[in-house]
Amino acid sequence: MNNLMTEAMRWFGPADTVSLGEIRQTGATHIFTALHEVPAGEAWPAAAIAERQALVAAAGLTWSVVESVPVSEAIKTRTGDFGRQIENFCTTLTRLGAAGIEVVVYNFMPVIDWVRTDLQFRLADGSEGLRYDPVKFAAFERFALQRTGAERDYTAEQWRAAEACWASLDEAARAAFIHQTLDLFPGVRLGLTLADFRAMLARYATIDAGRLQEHLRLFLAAVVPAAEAAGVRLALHPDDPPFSVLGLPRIVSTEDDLRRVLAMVESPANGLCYCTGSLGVRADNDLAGIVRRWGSRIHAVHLRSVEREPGGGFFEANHLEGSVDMPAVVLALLKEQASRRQTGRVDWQLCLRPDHGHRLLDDFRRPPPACPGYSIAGRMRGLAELRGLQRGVSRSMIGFAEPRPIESLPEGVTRKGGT
Ligand code: DNO
Repeated sequence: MNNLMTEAMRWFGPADTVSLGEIRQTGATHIFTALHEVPAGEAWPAAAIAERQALVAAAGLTWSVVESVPVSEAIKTRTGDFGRQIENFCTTLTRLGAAGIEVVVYNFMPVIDWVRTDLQFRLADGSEGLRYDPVKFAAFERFALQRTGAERDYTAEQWRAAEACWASLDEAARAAFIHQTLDLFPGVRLGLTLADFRAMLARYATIDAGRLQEHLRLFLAAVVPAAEAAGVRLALHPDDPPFSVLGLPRIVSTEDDLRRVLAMVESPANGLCYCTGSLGVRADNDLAGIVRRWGSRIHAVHLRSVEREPGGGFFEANHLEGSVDMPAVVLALLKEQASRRQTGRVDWQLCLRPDHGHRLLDDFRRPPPACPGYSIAGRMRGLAELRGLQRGVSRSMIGFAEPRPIESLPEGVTRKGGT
């Protein structure tokens, strides 16, 4: 055991275009993955968990974090057979705990998980990253989805600019944009049409933020005891981006939200996935302060930066650039880990992964990644930079200038005061 956080990569399972062998060569030792083939709401079979775990182990890696066990729409809206689905979630936790996998990431974002408008945003160095442009999203809402009342969620300027933005896209570009918004992101890769999507949104017509918070509280009240019994720690992923989209309530965007969620069930098993790329979109989120105040409840770490743009948009910057002060974040995390160990939790070990990466170098010659943002060369750059950062920060916490005992002095040199 050393003072460093363990270093991991996300892997999307056997269908991922990046292999476990390749991940091993990035220097990662741990894996975040999930049984993506099991539909949301169903229990994960113990045999399938064991099989996936063995596959990861055979590559010399350890599956230490589940990302994610999805929370079904039935559970979030408390409709249909949500009770049975919550029981299934508990069963999955029990089985994961029995397999020795102790951290489970999940999210409580309604309908859609994360949202971007550009998947191939060209950066100055020729690499490509992901971007969110509120004007382009307004164009989608106004001209494709035609959501009633959407104009209330944008400034008059954004709403106006949306018209020019839509006009600048040809038919193919519009179709591609609609497809990527409905169908490409995790949680919504279901072959949805605009009509399906509208129906999914309609289920939230009577669910405001307060009601969704209550649904989360009831969910936690049911699953945290199961997690405790299984020796599993839950890690709630923040909203990405951390504000309301599509008129939907989003309840995990600010530090106040985190405080509220953690107080819903006071247990170490009710914890957080600390994602700097999500929380960092808001300038009013004090990232290092969140670690200092809530570190004991952080169980999984996603490190990524964003560059906040004037006008409310952002793009994903290199991991050590952009608006996120990554050295301050890493220092806060390493201090948190060290202080926990001093208070007796010698087993305390945070696990980080670089979240997303640019498409660069060989990424352009490879098949597209399993999910936008999950190219191998770009993430390897991110991991390599974060590894260097955490080693440097950790070493400076201990001190570089450790006195070395002088065993013998060069010929002719005498110790001061010696004979
Ligand atoms: C995006 C990811 C999210 C995350 C889920 C966790 O790259 O960070 O999709 O996995 O929100 O449930």
